[in-house]
Amino acid sequence: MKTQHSASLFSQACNVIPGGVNSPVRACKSVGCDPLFVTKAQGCTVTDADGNEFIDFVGSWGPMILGHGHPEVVKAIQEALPNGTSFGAPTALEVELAELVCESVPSIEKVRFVSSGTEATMSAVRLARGYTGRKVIIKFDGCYHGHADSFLVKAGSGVITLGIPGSPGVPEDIVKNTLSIPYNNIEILERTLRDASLDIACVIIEPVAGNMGVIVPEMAFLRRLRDLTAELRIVLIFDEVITGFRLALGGAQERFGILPDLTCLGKIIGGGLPVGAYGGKKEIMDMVAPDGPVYQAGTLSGNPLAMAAGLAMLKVVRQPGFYEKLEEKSTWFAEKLAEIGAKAPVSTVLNRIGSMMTCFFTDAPVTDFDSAMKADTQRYAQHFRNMLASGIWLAPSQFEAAFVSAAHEKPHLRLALDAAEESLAKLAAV
Ligand code: KE4
Repeated sequence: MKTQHSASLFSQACNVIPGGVNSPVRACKSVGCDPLFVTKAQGCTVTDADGNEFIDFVGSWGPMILGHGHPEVVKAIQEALPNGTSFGAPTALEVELAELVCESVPSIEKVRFVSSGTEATMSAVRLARGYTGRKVIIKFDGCYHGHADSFLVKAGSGVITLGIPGSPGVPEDIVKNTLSIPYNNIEILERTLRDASLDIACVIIEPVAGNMGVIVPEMAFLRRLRDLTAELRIVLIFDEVITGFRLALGGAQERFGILPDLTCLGKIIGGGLPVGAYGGKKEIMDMVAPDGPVYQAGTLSGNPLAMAAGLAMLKVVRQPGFYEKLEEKSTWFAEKLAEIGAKAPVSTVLNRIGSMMTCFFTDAPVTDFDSAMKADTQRYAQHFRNMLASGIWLAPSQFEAAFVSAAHEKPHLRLALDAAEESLAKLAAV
């Protein structure tokens, strides 16, 4: 495969951008190769700077549930563009999208738009602290909520001691109020939330984990989390930046029938343009400035082009049968993938819900951070490179999700299945 243009772009990029990329995972460090630079994408395929075409299972890390360049999204942006790109003033577009979000997501009565998932989660946590007057936030090992300081704690620190910084530059006194505990562990959850010495404002969770690879919570765990936070009047925040409008129109909370107090959204609601959002009960959301005292602001929040793209995308996913069709296609694909895995000479475990999935190179169930960390990342890296050579673009990390979009048709999925079968056979030979 020719990669000269990507290679020269990468060396140019490294002179002026840290790591040559604008988000670390794109550097492909954990899969032992240099990043390919994309020039265009259409439907379920992306094309790189050397003209190589790939069937895309990254989907820009989740937003591209319709596939790339969906005509309705493109048209909406083209129609909005001549009116201007940003006003710093309210527009009808953001009201329409806010109404659609409130209609679609069961627990959201009011919503505030921001420009990224990180902004959404950091704002939701600030709001929960402002609303409760308490300080401590509980998160779960392996869940990622963006790069705000208070989320960057070492996994497992909460069970042993208070938060330990997970990155240089994050002061201890910021993360001492963050505890990270194991996902899917009811006993530790109960003990932590009932610890009277903790001044807990909120619990934030990915209702399906997507950042340690895909891990579906045990329903008893998620139900217990909801019941305990309700009993103890702790704000429950669902980080649905990935699962929102992915697992159902109303996200994981609709699919599981478990409603949080606040929800964070991103990715899909921007139609590929920068949008995040946080929303929930009116009583809590009315604490947000300018109505309430909890401050949050953003120059490009509610950007008209992004609102137009998000509106177009949501109008398509709201069409009858959209999720049923995506579910049928994804189920067929995952079942075939599991059959291939079962016959393969290397051990793999496939975790999947809806159109998001992860193939772990391991031989035991993956139910939390510790079991996910047992995966063979070197084997995954080799698999990634095998698949790329076969024209299949997977996430360049074992600990991410693969996404099926509405643009993936059976022939594309069959090509991916054939490539996977070939790769797994090759892996056994090394
Ligand atoms: P952004 O700030 O990247 O828009 O969103 C942060 C975020 C919040 N919550 C969840 C559950 C998320 O998955 C994310 C971001 N996801 C990663 C990949 N899983 C984005 C990819 C990247 O960092 O480049």
